[in-house]
Amino acid sequence: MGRILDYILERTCCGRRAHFTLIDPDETDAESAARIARIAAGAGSDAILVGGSIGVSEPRLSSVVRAAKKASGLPVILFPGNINGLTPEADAVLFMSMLNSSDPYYISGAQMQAAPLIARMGLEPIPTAYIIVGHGGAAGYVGYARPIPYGNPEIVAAYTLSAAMMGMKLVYLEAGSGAPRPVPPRAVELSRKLVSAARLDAPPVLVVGGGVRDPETASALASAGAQVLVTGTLVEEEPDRLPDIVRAFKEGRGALGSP
Ligand code: 1GP
Repeated sequence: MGRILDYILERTCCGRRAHFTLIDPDETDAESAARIARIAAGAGSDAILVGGSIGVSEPRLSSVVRAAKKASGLPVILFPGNINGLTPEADAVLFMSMLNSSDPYYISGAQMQAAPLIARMGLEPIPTAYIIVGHGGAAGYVGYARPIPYGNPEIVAAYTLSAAMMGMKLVYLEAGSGAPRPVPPRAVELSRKLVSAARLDAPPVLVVGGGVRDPETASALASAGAQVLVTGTLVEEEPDRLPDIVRAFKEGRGALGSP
């Protein structure tokens, strides 16, 4: 098992929860990335994700990753929207398949093109199912997703279970960056229950992101069973609120333990 996956499993083991801060290199230069990464580390974030759907170039991506790593001392994990979202400067990459894309390129085509590059770069790939829910944001639009309606948590749960059965290490439920509504806690809760009931040997870590802006939502997602919360927009727009959100998510309302 890889070093960064081990770190994520350790941070989410035994009822603990983790927070990741997302930096979009399209909107952030190296200097701002350093500032955001420092704030994230101070707020109790456990890792920095770097990636986005548009405007990613390798030189800019590398400088953002380097700056974020140096300023925070946290692991930096790539969150690629396409094969241009890779750099050997990072510690690992979410090797994502967008399970509910209608375009095979985003399910397995980009992965085929990226795999040899990732091996050559020596990056740790973390097998991740990416599931677009509700609004979907730029990620959903660019990835030709068929977003799961907010009112259909049973479909989210069925996708999550299918990802678990495929052996994915992480399942990322995504409402889209800046989404007007986050992934519904009910969808997280049902996903968690369905995976628990299947009694798999190594259930995936449940990651949730998109549109989370207040401690109440963070806490509700924690109680529903989310193990990692990703926020991005918040730290750019209202950095002072980040510590409360991280705390609310990590404390939640009762630890649920691993499924
Ligand atoms: C997007 O889930 C992340 O991929 C974070 O979303 O920018 O809305 O926090 P926000």
